[in-house]
Amino acid sequence: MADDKAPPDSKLTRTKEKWAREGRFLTGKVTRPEAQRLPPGQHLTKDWPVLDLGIVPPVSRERWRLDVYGAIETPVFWSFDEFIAQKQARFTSDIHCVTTWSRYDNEWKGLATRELLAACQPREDARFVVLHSYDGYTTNLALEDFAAEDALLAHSWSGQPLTEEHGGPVRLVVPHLYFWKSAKWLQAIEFLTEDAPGFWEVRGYHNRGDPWTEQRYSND
Ligand SMILES: Nc1nc2c(c(=O)[nH]1)N[C@H]1C(S)=C(S)[C@@H](COP(=O)(O)O)O[C@H]1N2
Ligand SMILES: [Mo]
Repeated sequence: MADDKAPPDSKLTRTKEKWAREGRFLTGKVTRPEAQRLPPGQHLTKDWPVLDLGIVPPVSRERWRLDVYGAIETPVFWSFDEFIAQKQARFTSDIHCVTTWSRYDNEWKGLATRELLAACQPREDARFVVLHSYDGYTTNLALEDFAAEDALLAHSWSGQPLTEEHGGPVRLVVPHLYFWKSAKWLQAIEFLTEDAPGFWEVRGYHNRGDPWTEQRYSND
């Protein structure tokens, strides 16, 4: 009888051992594999749906102002020209909406939230951010989520000015959370020491909204 403690020695085993030595199939790429790129419960869409409260506030680039206030050392109040004179970032990211659509590879241009933080200097005790929009919408974020390395105040998408239906002149984009956190028609950014849930967060939606752990609703 064959010794069944001996390691199985087949052509396939030897071939796979050879692949391991050679590092076969390692691409060296750091991107998430395609199979894991879509969060659970989401489906892909090629178009870009419009979702909001149904009021498109009339804010031209000329009339737009950004007011940054609260628990910060240096309040900021910018016209569009002043805003666009700041250092520009280009980030490509995926959108995940809680209504289950996702859209890959959106090209954004604008001001990285990290640059805004450098300008307004949050106080030591600042922990939360509330976004206020021209349509009366609000949404809250932990300071760490607002400060994500690919988060930005976007004025352009695919090389074109952001359309008014998608939140132009300027919207927030926080790609690692469900898209309701990405306030359109951004008007003000308030820094707080205590959390203050926003429009959807007080209407049954999750306070954080991580698509990877399906933080859709507040009872999850
Ligand atoms: N000011 C404002 N921002 C908003 C909303 C809104 O109603 N008002 N809706 C949120 C929701 S629920 C989603 S899914 C996205 C939709 O953005 P889009 O219309 O560009 O796809 O905007 C978010 N930001
Ligand atoms: Mo949404």
